[in-house]
Amino acid sequence: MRLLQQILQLIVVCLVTCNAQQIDKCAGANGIPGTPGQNGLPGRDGRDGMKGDTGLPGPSGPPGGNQGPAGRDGFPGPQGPPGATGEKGPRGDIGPQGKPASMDLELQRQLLKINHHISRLERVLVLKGMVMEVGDKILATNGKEVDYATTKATCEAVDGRIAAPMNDEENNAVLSIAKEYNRYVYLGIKEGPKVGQFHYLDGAPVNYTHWKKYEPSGKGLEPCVEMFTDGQWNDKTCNQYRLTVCEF
Ligand SMILES: [Ca+2]
Repeated sequence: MRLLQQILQLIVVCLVTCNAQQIDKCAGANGIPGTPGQNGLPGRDGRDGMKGDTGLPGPSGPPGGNQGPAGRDGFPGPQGPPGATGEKGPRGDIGPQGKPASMDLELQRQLLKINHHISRLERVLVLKGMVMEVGDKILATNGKEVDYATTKATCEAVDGRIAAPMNDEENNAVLSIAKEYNRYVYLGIKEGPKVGQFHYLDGAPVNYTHWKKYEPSGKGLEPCVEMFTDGQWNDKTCNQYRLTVCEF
């Protein structure tokens, strides 16, 4: 049956071919495909591929081998503690001379500003009763009662002096503090070197006094001076406890 179909297909092909080419003879049937040829020679090598990832570290070498090269530096460590203070260096050269203060407008402006600021602070302290202004002096007390030596040291520690009235106005100012605290006050006046001679703590002789009647009476045994709560003075031993009043 299959053979019959093949013969019929050949006849149809022959008729179509003859009519189309107007030739006398029909062409033969297609031949049987030949056997496959032999394999050709191997092709050329392709181009290099991309670089692969780094491989794992290899195994350790045998003991006794040569040491490898030093590795790269690690990350910086944390900051250490500060070192000890070094010795003080030599004094530097003196800088160039500046303008006179009177010609330095910026300096003048700063001074005015500072003066204004200090003035306001003084008024605040006066308002709060912490200081008292009298003439060019400022009086202040810490409210403590101590002996003469401690009073002197307390005032000097803050660049002041024990209050030493030099006129009635200053005496009344110290008196107002003595009355407010109702305490006697040591003054910045001492006896010496001669008995009965009194001087300020810088050695200058007193030019103003306000002794109570019959004072000074110590005759060298009462070298300090105190103010009573009526403003009058009395020579006194230096180991009493009196209200600290300093002047600046
Ligand atoms: Ca006395």
